[in-house]
Amino acid sequence: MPQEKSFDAYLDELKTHGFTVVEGVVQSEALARIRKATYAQIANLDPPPPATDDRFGVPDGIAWSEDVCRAVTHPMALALIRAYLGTEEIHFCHQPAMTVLRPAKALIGQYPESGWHSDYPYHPDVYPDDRWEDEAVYGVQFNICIDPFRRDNAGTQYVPGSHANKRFPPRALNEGGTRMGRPPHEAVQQMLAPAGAALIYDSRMWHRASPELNVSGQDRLAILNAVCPNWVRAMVDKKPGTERFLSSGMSDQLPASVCDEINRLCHTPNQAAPASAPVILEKPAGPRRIAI
Ligand SMILES: O=C(O)CCC(=O)C(=O)O
Repeated sequence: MPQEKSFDAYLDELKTHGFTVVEGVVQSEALARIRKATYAQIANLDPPPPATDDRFGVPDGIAWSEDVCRAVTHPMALALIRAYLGTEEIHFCHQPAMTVLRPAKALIGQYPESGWHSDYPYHPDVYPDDRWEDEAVYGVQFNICIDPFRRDNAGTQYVPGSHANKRFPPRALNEGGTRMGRPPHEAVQQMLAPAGAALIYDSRMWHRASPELNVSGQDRLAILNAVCPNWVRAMVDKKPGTERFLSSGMSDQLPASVCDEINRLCHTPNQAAPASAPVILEKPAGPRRIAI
């Protein structure tokens, strides 16, 4: 059974540590359906994705899985994110992104360089500077574990409390591989959670995908969401995803509450920024891989 915690206890944890785990966001039958639907999509990917040692995205989850729609609109998780960001008016800065982290093969025993980052909009080419003085927070990452996140399947590495530094990770973190427990990575831990849980963390938190640590022999699936106040520019053009959602007919299958929330989070154009907002720069035009 998921651990019972009050809304206030989660919010308190998020405010104190910049990170909390909400268990039971997706139930086990729905997890099984999501995995099955994801593998059906993977079979159609062209070119086929790598079988080992990498992560890849499976697009358009909200167009092919009602369970994905329900997961990303989980009322308690969203209420928590709204409370932490201090606004009801939030949106996803890219369409919900199913990611598959393949098992390590060549990477086993290796320590690849780099990967340390903070999340959108706390990217150096987006925010005016790589130091962020504001008291307000403009981003929360909402990652839903379709498989458990464990030490042996690359639970996300992070530096606890690093969001409070209000700056992009220092270069030293990305020089040389990450050997947990050894400088400069002595404070690094992994985000661990059961399947169906949501990892909710302040986007300024320094973290890294660690494909070399997936020694489980199995894929690790998760749905990634970058959540911001709705005046923050999206990371990518969300319209093609919206069109595929609309043409899928998914909205006819969803309860009105889920459909309304999907519309607000995924399909509503950016709103005007308040006068007090920092400048969040326009991305250069052209296709780009989402750096998440
Ligand atoms: O897949 C992971 O473990 C890392 C995810 C990540 O880097 C992100 O959500 O920004």
